[in-house]
Amino acid sequence: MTVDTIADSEVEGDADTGIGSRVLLSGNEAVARGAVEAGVLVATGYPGTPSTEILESIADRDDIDVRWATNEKVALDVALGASLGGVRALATMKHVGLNVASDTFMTTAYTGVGAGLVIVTADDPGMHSSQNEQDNRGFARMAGVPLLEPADSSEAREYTTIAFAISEEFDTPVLVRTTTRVSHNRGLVRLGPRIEHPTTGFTRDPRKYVMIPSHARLRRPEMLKRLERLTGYVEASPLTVESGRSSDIGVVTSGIAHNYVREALPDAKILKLGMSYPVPIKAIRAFAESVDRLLVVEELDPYLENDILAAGIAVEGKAFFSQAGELGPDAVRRGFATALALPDGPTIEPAPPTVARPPLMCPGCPHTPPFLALRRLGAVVTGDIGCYTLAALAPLSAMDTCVAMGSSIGMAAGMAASGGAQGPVVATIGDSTFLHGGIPGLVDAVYNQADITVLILDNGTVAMTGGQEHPGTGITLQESETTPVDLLALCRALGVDDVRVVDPYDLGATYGALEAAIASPGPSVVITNRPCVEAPTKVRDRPYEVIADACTACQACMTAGCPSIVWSDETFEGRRKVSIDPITCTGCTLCAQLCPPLAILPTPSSEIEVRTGV
Ligand SMILES: Cc1ncc(C[n+]2csc(CCOP(=O)(O)OP(=O)(O)O)c2C)c(N)n1
Repeated sequence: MTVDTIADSEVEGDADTGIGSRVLLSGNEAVARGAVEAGVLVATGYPGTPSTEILESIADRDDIDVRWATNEKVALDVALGASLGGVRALATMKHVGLNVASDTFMTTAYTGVGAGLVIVTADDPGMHSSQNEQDNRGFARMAGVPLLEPADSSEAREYTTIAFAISEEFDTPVLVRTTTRVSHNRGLVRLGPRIEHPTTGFTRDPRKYVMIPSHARLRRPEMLKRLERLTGYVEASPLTVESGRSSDIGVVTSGIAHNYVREALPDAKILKLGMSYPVPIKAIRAFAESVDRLLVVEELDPYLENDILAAGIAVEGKAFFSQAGELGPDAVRRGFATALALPDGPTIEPAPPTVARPPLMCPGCPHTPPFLALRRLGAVVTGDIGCYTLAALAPLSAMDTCVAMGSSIGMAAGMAASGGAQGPVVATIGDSTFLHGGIPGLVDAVYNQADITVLILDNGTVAMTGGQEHPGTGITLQESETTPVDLLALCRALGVDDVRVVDPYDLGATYGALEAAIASPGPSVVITNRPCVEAPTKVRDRPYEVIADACTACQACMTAGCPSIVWSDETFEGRRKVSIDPITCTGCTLCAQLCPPLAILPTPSSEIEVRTGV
């Protein structure tokens, strides 16, 4: 459901436009709605949980240019360019995306903006789907850029509109930080009208926009003066909200942590910082003087706590509320109990235990066979981020490193240079990740003649984040056709002489291609060419079945880790035989290729619709 269609289900407000209605939106949809109402004309970003749905929820609007960028830095560059061109612009990304965009981000604080520029960083405390849980409030401080932290969907809409206004009033980019619980929770949001902001056009001003040292030296003091003005603003801002009565305990908090505090200590005085950079120290000092004891509850770093302490205000925080991992109602209640701020101790019933479901490659995933081959080839595999990272887990156990998007190729080159690999060095990288951050690594490998093989797992989508388009697919986010990047031609153009394309469903051919590529000196590339089994619709062929009488229980098929292969009740010489779940089997044939007695065959007649398309 999109932000627009969801409004149809409402009872109040304008029947045609939904304006005035209260509708249930996720935090991501609410951010998007806020941007729509703020009159945004260019919205761009790179997919990444938990931020992805922001752009997807407004992709069908024909009055906004909504687009996926190749990576987060390009997204911010595009948004900045649009802003300087005079239109309000939005850039969205997950927290680690801001690392990629940080080069531009840090200097936008110097240039300032044209029309409003808002950057959304969706942080992921607890690392539900991320490689780290960095607290991006630190980026706001480092850059000198104002930071807003909504605590729910309603604020996500409201704060996004305010962020655009602040951006223009103070001539600064504004960072909006959500966290997974804000991004994905749903809450009621009152829809407002879209306010159009006619383009102001680009105004040439090289001293402001051309950051050569002599200009940048002039701009940094401007940035610092702006911070002073922003501090004045936040000290008196309606975004700094005091609530509660009891003065025994006072809690300073921001973002989702506020909701946990309110639940745990409904009567306590709370100072909620909607804008948490600059930190409103005067307001905090006045608040501290009105309570007997001051605590700070914040997710991840002691970001506020350190500032409050540095201002000479007594406060406690991380002694009771962990710096690692996500907070939640229970963790906050336990923290208050330990701080002796909750006399009755924790009252939340422990959640019932859930069944552990380790992530697995999908049945028929085209990423599986190449990793079987790499394991057999004894390769040291520097991996990257995507669905294929699951190859690191048993039973494939075929990936040795995974650090950041695009790191695999440079790390492979370094590993090869070290001479310590004890095996051929292979970098594995998905198509979207290659375009995002892998290309410079491959250029480097060619330039320095690294003796590595790069395996590009081209499944024609960004599978990990839910199947988005990217520059290699030939389709834009707003569903128009465009020129797809030809990976084969690109690798050749970069100077790789040995580039092979292989069908990963052909295990023998895949093994052969990797073996030959590894044997050729210098950098080589192997590209696999099967689409993701889930995109755009589930790719299915006839399911396979195990001929029980022919199965020798060798269990070779089990090494693929396919979830469709399950244990049978039958045994052979004391070992369990296997069977195949016909509902989930996609007919990829991998298990049949692994079966020494040829006991796995296509089902003779299948009632399952055959939709190969591959
Ligand atoms: C800097 C950064 N941006 C975004 C993400 C989120 N993310 C993880 S993997 C991935 C891309 C996966 O696509 P691809 O490389 O094509 O592999 P696939 O999942 O399709 O196998 C993205 C966008 C991230 N982890 N880090």
